[in-house]
Amino acid sequence: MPIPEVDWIWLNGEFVPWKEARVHVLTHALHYGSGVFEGIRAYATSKGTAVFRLTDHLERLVQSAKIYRMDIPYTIEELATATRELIRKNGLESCYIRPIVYRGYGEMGLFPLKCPVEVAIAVWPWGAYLGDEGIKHGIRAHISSFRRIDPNALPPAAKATGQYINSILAKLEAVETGYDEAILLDSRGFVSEGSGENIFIVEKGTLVTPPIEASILKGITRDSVMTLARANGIEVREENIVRSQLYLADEAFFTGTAAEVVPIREIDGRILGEPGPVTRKIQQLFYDVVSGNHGEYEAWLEYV
Ligand code: PY5
Repeated sequence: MPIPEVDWIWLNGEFVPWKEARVHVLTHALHYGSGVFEGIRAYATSKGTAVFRLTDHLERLVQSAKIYRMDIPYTIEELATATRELIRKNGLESCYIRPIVYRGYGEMGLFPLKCPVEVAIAVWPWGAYLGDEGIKHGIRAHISSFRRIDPNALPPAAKATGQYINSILAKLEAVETGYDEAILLDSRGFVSEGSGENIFIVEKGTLVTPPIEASILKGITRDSVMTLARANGIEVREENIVRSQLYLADEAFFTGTAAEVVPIREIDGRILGEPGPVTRKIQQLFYDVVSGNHGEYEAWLEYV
């Protein structure tokens, strides 16, 4: 899907026309992946556009930056205000939001602290990342031959640009072998996550998802799903998952900001089938909450 162009991008404190939001080819982050970013969504609700868990996403951005010793020259409040203004200025009812903090042009060595820390926020309309059909009927996934990055090589807790090279290898392999998405195992061989999504399986009505130690990003959609499940009487366990549990699961689904809640209908040729009742229930709860039809979770909606 090509990125649909909108009018404005926020770059280092200013709104600049979309086409002028450029960087130099010797930008540090382009060479070494020294950037951190977020993926956020804003949804149309009856009370206007609402950004889903904006503050939580920006807090994770600050945490990612801390791991890589980047001091963001704006507060969370300033970034939140800029995000709201940007959505309004571009006249968008719903959109994907991509803040990025990166080491800019300055020096080319690996010691990064002399390179400036630059900040940009872009917004654009982005439909279902794994397709509308995927959300309705589920997608086909396989277990990648690429292992998920190890916490002592590249901390998966940081959403750093460079670590997505690992995700790209897995995604390429999945798509080129005829699947929609990859499931990566961690360096120990336990299930970790998708190339850009967390994973859940359903075993006898209980949700099971890999723990932090399985090299996952602590997804905000994952957290929302766990909260919604527990509030609706569905048990959730965070525990290590082995390959055969994927094959024998009653149901499975991915969660993520871009992907949202996507059922998995096949893993390595083992058929899980059409989305099951627990997945359907979680999808319904999630879409109700983001579109403002579930009063209890108003605090997660930050209106534009
Ligand atoms: N795991 C990885 C590796 C991710 O990149 C993402 C989000 C998630 C899990 C889910 O986290 P959350 O629920 O907080 O979004 N991926 C980005 C997204 O915007 C980029 C995807 C292309 O969904």
